[in-house]
Amino acid sequence: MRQAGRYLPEYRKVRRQVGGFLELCYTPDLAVEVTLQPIHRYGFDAAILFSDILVVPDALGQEVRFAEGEGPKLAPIRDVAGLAVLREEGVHDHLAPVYETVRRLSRELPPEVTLIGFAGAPWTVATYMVEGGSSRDFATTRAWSLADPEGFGRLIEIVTKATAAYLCRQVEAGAEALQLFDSWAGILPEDAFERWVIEPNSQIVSIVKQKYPQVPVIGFPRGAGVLYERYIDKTGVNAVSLDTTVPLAWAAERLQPKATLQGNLDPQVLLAGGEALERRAREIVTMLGNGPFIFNLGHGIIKETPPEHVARLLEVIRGNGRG
Ligand code: 1CP
Repeated sequence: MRQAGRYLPEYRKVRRQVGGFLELCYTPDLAVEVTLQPIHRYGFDAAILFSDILVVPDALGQEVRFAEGEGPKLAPIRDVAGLAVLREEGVHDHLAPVYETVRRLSRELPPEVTLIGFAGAPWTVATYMVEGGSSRDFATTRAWSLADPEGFGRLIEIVTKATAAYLCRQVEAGAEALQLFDSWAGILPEDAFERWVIEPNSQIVSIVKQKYPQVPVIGFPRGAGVLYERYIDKTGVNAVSLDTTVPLAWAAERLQPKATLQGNLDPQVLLAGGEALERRAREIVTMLGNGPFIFNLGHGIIKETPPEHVARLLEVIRGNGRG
């Protein structure tokens, strides 16, 4: 999940030095600095590359901007004809600064800190491309995918191909593990989940694994519920990141024998802090700590989170917390 960002004063300071958010993602000096900030402050075991899932549509030629305080805005692609704006050739030149950031990070990070590269999964990225930004109900994306599955499938195919190549390049630049964020997987019914989540995630995992079988891939089909199990069985990911709603006992019994689990502290609980935070953090470690497990949040950190709550959380899960 997000490590850097607006909850850290040192991030806000760097953020003020650039015009747009994408400029921060494409300026290796600053992207390296921002990636390292939470590592220096807290000593996490892994660092996640500072970038965004929407650099892929940007690199494909869609207009993407981050309006201050409003989130991402894209020039929406609503039908097959709209795909004409996408250009697959120049993608990696456009993303070269991200690869440079990864290269520098792999040199600068201590060897014991794992560098995680990432991308958005095709369904989630496509929702932003079609809706033109964040959405409540994804009505346009769902309508297109139902009315013209082949045409919408073409968009998914373009994003799948670009994303797989993007992740391979991150590995070549020094990423040691990869995470695929399918943040809106959970809104899809079973058949659509198979087609728009499981299929493209499987394709990406298989392309990456063909070239780099040793690189672990973490999937995050947020909101998948019981379909987490099928997602593990069919995609070939090594690990899944659990969202905040996944019951721990079920995950330990059904998922952990098949995959490493990551998660799933509720960011609201981290924001609240105090006893509730300590209790829940211990509960997660007790329930999932007997198998392969990476402690993490169940979704991105909330920007009002006091940085001291993160420090306290680390004390608790590393066993230095009282009680
Ligand atoms: O400074 C700012 O105002 C920008 C806030 C911000 C940050 C810090 C955005 C805008 N993106 C990021 C970085 C980011 N995004 C990282 C880098 C790691 C780190 O911060 O340490 C990662 C992994 C992401 C992933 C991401 N971006 C996802 C998937 C994970 C999730 O949260 O579900 C998604 C959906 C996005 C899209 C996005 N980027 C930014 C915003 C405001 C949004 C939209 C969120 C929404 O639709 O609710």
